[in-house]
Amino acid sequence: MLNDYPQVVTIAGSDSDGSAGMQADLLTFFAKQVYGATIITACVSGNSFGIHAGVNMSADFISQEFKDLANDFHIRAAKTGMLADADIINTVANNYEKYDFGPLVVDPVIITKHGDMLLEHAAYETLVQRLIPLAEVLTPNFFEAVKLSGLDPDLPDFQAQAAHQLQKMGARNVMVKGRHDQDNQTTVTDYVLLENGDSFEMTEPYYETTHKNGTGDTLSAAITAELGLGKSVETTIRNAKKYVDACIKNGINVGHQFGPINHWATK
Ligand code: PXL
Repeated sequence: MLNDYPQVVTIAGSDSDGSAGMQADLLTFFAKQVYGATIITACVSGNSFGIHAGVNMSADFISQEFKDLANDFHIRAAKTGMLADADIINTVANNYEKYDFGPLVVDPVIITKHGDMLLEHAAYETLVQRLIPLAEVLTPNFFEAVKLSGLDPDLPDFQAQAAHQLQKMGARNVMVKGRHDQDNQTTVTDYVLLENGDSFEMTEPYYETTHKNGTGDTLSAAITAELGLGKSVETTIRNAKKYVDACIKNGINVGHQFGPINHWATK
């Protein structure tokens, strides 16, 4: 067999309600017509009200997952999501350095929209030291950009400064998501800094909905899928943004509180 169908992998946590984590990643890979494999780092149990329990995978198990994929599949791009603690980050970084899984998209998952922590505080430094330098694309939301850059979020050009800071820390391309306009919450702006120093902003009207679980996972998965298809970083980011917006706007009625987005939206 040629083994030539585009294959990508998500290195992430499983979320039992299907709205986020590797479930959202796989739905995105499917929608983008790439084959999606999973390296599970942790499992959380939750629903649209929040996360109620979690279990981390062992370093040995995660290493075995890497090895099994590397021994058989031709992974062309990878992404990270929930990595839970410093041990898991080190395990993932060591294995990613060992095998050729193509460009890495790092979604520095720290906390859910419900406020549940998905990365222990003591692991921030490990994330900075080990994972950011491996990132072809880093996609922090506003909160994560504050935590990782250490900059003051009230700076008028916070997103640009944070993106430059995170690039200096080793990420080649940085997308700092989610600047909301202060006055009346009408727009949301993402700032993108590319490897060659070019930058651009993407501004969309703010869309009021309780169904936004998994938007960050979906965005980084869509970038990963298209990197696996060989598209340029700028194109993958612009297309991923459009895809996520469509998934949010064509919502789906699942769950009672903070529900999922709709991954098969195409408009
Ligand atoms: O959306 C962030 C996220 C990532 N990974 C897992 C999650 C969540 C949010 O709920 O559960 C496993």
